[in-house]
Amino acid sequence: KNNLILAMDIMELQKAEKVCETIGNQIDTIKIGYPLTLAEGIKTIKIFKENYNYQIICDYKVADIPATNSKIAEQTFKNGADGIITHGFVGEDSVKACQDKADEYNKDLFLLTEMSHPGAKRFLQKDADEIAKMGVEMGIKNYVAPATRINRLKEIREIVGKDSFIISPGVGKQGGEAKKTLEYANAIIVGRSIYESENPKKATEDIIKSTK
Ligand code: BMP
Repeated sequence: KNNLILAMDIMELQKAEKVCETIGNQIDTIKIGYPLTLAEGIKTIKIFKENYNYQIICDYKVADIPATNSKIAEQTFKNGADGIITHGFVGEDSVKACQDKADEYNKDLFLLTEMSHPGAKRFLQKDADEIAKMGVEMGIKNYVAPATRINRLKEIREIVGKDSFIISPGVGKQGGEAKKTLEYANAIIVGRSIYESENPKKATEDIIKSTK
């Protein structure tokens, strides 16, 4: 529908549903992470799918040994997720465990190459190109790369190629700009700028407008 994914990091289901009711069908994909899942349970995936017909990307930043990654991915897909985000720094075998589960359920795997916050520069950024290259070697098609450092996003795009799908967090509150980000990413992920806004519907409209 459009290239905006809402990061639903609200810790009360009722409030989260209220945001969905206000923004309605302006979006078709949301990202659910630990804040909402730990607060309200994994059932939230099905609630958003059934009540709002959204596609759900689960952001559990999976980063464990292969056997455990496989179990986490299994539970995530079993509970209705359409996609899962996994960390790349844990290495090929761990990522492969998630990839195999995604294939088994015919769902999407998103490989996180590098994070958007300032602290990521010290460790994660050093390996990000290698993580992206590993993803390409593994045949991974979907990536997460930062909107806060456009030069890095551009470099990741160059590595993963034009046919890969990049989703990019860090627009708005973290300082990234929607339109610039979409020069290199296929979709932006926005959380607080929408759900913390007085008027989430207008905030969503404004972001969509700003991308045009
Ligand atoms: P916000 O727009 O409120 O900054 O939210 C961004 C979302 O993307 C949050 O859910 C955050 O956990 C996630 N995220 C991020 O900000 N940077 C990354 O590198 C990876 C993420 O998943």
